[in-house]
Amino acid sequence: MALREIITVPNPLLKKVSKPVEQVDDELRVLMDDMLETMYAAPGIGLAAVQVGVPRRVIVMDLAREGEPPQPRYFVNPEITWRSDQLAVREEGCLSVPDIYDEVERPAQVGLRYMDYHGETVEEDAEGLLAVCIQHEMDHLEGVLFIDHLSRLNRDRAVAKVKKAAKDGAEKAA
Ligand code: K1U
Ligand code: ZN
Repeated sequence: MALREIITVPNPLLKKVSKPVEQVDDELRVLMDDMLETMYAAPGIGLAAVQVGVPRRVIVMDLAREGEPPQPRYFVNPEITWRSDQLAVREEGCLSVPDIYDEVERPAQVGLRYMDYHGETVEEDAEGLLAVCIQHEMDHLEGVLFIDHLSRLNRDRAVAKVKKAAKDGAEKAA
């Protein structure tokens, strides 16, 4: 397994629509293993392949609480099959928009269809943090970031803050 670099705003790749995966094979499993290791190291609870520069429809996630055994999850070519009318507001963060957190409103429950690590098709209903995280990650597959759900002012502020932090970091390292 290997750590991959997580790209951050304003990298234009984050605005790209990711392409479907044709087959779940060993090459894809290497990508998913690397993504999971990269997500744990960040640390984060979810990661889309495009965030490591690979615009394919692949997501990894682990929503285990502290002290619980790891619960790695893999979503290949995920689809949302239904959305609840009921909405829920929750604070979100993003490894591609470091150190910015804000509230986003989304459907509280969704239905999912995806392929797992072994290429098996799975259908399940999601609510709570799983529903939030999968919708956040599936937005990445469409080139949408959680800050795109915020007001223009808050989005521009967030991008400016990330750019400044990257500039300050580069100057410190030089
Ligand atoms: O960048 C990403 O897509 C990952 C993101 C997932 C996410 C978080 C919160 C709401 C929706 C989606 C993160 O993992 S941000 C980091 C984070 O939430 C976290 C980090 C360490 C411990 C617990 C949470
Ligand atoms: Zn994100």
